[in-house]
Amino acid sequence: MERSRLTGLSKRMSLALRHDPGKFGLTLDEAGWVAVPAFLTALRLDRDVFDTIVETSDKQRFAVVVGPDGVERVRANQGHSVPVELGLEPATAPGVLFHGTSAAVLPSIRAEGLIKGKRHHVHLSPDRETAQRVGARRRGAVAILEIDAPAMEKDGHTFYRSANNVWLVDAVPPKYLRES
Ligand code: HQG
Repeated sequence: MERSRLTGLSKRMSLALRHDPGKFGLTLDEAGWVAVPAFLTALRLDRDVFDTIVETSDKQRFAVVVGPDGVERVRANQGHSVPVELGLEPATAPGVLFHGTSAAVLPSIRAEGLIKGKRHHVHLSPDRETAQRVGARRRGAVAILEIDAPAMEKDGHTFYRSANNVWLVDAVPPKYLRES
């Protein structure tokens, strides 16, 4: 199957697992999991296509596990807008973290810091290259921000790391941000 077709299907999977399971007649459990057989039926996906998307996702967006009942389940590793409790443990940031965004929103970010909007957390990248890729999803010039995560931790802010190495935090006030 062509790469672009797989990307389209991966986006549908993200839509179903992060934002709008009801559109596909699905219900996620409280931790965001749904049974794989029901998921395949709802999205009209072949098992081998599903496996390819899960395995080749550049960001490891999806997790598949076998539940206590022996049924396989799938969930998105991060990025939800529907209420789910991912059960992530607080983690200590490795040092400065990065955020890639559109240069056009810098005035607003300077004023109010990074805010999570519809998602559960602000998403931060462990390195500049990843932040560059995230920012390049937006129109126009990319701006890379450095976040002084160690200073935030010292001040009581809690960081989480998703299974696919996205760093998550409630908000980043302006004083911890540096434009680079
Ligand atoms: C911006 C992708 C104005 C923020 C990526 C971002 C990521 C503000 C946008 C994941 C602001 C939110 C998340 C403020 C933040 N004023 N704009 N005060 N504070 N923003 O998509 O971080 O491919 O919700 O800079 O790889 O871009 O979906 O967040 O531009 O990990 O798996 O508001 O999505 O992963 O946009 O991306 P998003 P994001 P997936």
